[in-house]
Amino acid sequence: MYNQNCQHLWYGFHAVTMQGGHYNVIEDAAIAVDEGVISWVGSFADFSGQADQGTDLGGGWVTPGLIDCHSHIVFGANRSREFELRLQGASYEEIARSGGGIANTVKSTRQASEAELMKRAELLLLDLMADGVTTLEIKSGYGLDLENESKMLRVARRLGEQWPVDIVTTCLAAHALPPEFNDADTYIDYLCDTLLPVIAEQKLADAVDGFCEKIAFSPEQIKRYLQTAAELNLPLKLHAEQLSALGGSRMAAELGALSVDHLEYATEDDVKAMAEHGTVAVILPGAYYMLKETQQPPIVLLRENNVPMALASDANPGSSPVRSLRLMMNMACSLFGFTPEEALAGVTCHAARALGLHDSHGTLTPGKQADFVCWNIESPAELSYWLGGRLNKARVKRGVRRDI
Ligand code: DI6
Ligand code: FE
Repeated sequence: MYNQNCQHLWYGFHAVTMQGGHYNVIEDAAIAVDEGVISWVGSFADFSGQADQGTDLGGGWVTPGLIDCHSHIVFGANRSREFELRLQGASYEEIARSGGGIANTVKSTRQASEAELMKRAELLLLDLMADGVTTLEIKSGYGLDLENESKMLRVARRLGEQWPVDIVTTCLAAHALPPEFNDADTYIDYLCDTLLPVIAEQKLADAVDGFCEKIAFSPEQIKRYLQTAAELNLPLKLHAEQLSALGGSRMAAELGALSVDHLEYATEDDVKAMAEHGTVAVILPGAYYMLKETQQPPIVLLRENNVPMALASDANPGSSPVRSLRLMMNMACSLFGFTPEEALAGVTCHAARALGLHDSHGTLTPGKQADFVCWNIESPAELSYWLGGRLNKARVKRGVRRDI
């Protein structure tokens, strides 16, 4: 029984709280909200207080608002031309080495104004939000100098001010070598001595990320960059083991990274290090699928070692032009053997942890922000089952209904 009064009582649905990474089904549920925060969740029959306002959502299932913990939605132009080249047999690495790929997007992003970047990013943001996303991480990484990385991060921050979504910004300046540098060590020096301190000082980024790969930066270079970020009190993340096994994920875990992302080539040692340091594994099926990768991330090992597995869109113009996080849930199940329950945990509570937001986001529990979505479905597995379509019937952000 709950006999406290509340500002707003939501009812007329079944709910999954996702606490501890499990559904924890509550049939005929109700959620009490005060000041945008959940004050109680339980069975409607157990509510005996007074509510200033009540909303009957009229059936369906409520989940925590979805959290997309890895995206690159701010960019100048799309790369559908490279998609055509890949369909004709060119590989992602070949395209990157011949001046396309990330370098291509750097060019268009540097040329674009903030207003133009904003307009383009909004199209992706609104699609993700319409599909249930209430919190989104956005990386820079297509500017590769102080002026343009700052520009990208400001656009990301502004998106969060203009739309009912929480935006977490990540500085990904160590994404690729910009054309004006011909030596990666010198560029890393610039990032450590100049760019990161300014980004930190201006509070433009909530975290720092890099790309540890043969076509990007070595584990030694990335370590120097991440250590500098840690000294500036910025949380760490890393793109690692996407195309080859370099041990970047282990190195980042040892530095206390919040998450390591991609992980197709991660080894058992990498997984053990993630488990030991509480680092989240972020799985990105969109890039795996688009690049026709055949090496699967070590899901069984991650599961056996109790490493929390988050799932994200990696939405970007090159390797993962994804506009639906729910589609990633399907791919994680169909391609990688996730259960639908693991897939939902991957876009709620584990995604919150990957962003360091687990105290305020990711589950339907008292004290957390009242971000939730009501879906027009008869069982939670349907979230991973349907490919595309409009499943959500109501979207609540900080206790206020904000349908998209
Ligand atoms: N891995 C990715 O999947 C994105 N960045 C990265 O390091 C791809 C970025 C792109 O191709 O534009
Ligand atoms: Fe990425």
